[in-house]
Amino acid sequence: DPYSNDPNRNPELVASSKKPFNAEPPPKRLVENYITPTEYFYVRNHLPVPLVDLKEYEIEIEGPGIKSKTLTLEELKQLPKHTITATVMCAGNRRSEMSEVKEVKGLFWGPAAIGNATWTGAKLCDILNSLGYDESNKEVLHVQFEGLDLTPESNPYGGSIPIEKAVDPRGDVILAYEMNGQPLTRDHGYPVRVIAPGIVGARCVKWLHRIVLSNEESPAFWQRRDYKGFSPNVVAETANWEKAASIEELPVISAICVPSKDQCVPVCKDNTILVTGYAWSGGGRPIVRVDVTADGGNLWVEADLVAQNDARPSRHWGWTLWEAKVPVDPSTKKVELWAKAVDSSYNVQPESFKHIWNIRGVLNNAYHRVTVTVTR
Ligand code: MTE
Ligand code: MO
Repeated sequence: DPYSNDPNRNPELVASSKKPFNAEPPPKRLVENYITPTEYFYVRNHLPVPLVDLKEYEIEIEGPGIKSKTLTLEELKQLPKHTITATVMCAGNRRSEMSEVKEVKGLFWGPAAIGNATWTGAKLCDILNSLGYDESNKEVLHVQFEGLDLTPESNPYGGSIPIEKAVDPRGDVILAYEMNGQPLTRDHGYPVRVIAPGIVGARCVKWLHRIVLSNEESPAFWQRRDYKGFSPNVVAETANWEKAASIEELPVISAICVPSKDQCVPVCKDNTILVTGYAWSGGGRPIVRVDVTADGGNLWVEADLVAQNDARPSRHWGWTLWEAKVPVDPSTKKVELWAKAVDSSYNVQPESFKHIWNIRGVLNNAYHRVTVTVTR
């Protein structure tokens, strides 16, 4: 069993697949702290978790116009240390809702394939600059990453990001060796992973083994044949994978975490119910507003943004937690709550899944809708 060396996990995580291990916390855990505790951070593994021997661990770096280098963990730790707060989200977060429109291919994620942590490591731009990377080198368009986890055919997990993001000192791409102030856990990439903040989780390669500068995106399956969006009528037979853009920066999203689906909720004396959740956008765009309704949008209540950090727009990598007291009709028992977020570019979530449906069930950012029973 290639999975026999996988680590132990928090039994509270709800698994959508055990081998490979994929699991998310109960949504209420996400709104208890601004920083998601590591034991409640979702896990998305495509392959068995590699066993890493620190004595042999190295990161190979190569590409046109730079000195090749094998970097040890000790060398990485000697570079200037940089800590960021960043949300990491799987492109499949909330897929189960899209699959209600029509079946999609992929794991059945609820709204908690997302987490917000602090990440500490060395900046990728510092490393590439020290190896002689020069902007005038037009051969370099992408930075490819490979992990130590292998497919049965011995192909490593991989992904890439555009060179502009990688070398932008304000892009904050780091090779992280700590999560929430502790060494990375095995599930989250021990000893080193990429954190490309504002970009889809799939490019934040764990168990990092190799970095290659190239004129092409990563050749890995997950870059070329997965993690791409398509028009709603495109089916497996008609999908043009070469033409479709790879998902990099993620769009604006939000979710209601408390109450959760089908829960019984007590109504306050003033005929309101308390609703809390998260909102986030890719590309470093902060959340500027979250709107919540309990009556199909006749009355939208503006949520209080209760936890957000003070990072500057364009470098706002962390999520926003919000809460709203939403009026409910005194005569109704079942209420459908909706939430939608707005980011600093005034991007807003689409109203329904119908017109954003896609074969892979990615980019599931329609209004979040949760039906609850109210009790008085
Ligand atoms: N890196 C490697 N080496 N192997 C993987 O399977 N999964 C990716 C990414 N990095 C993956 C990986 C995906 S799809 C996501 S969403 C994030 O890691 C999940 O990170 P987490 O498990 O720390 O939450
Ligand atoms: Mo993912």
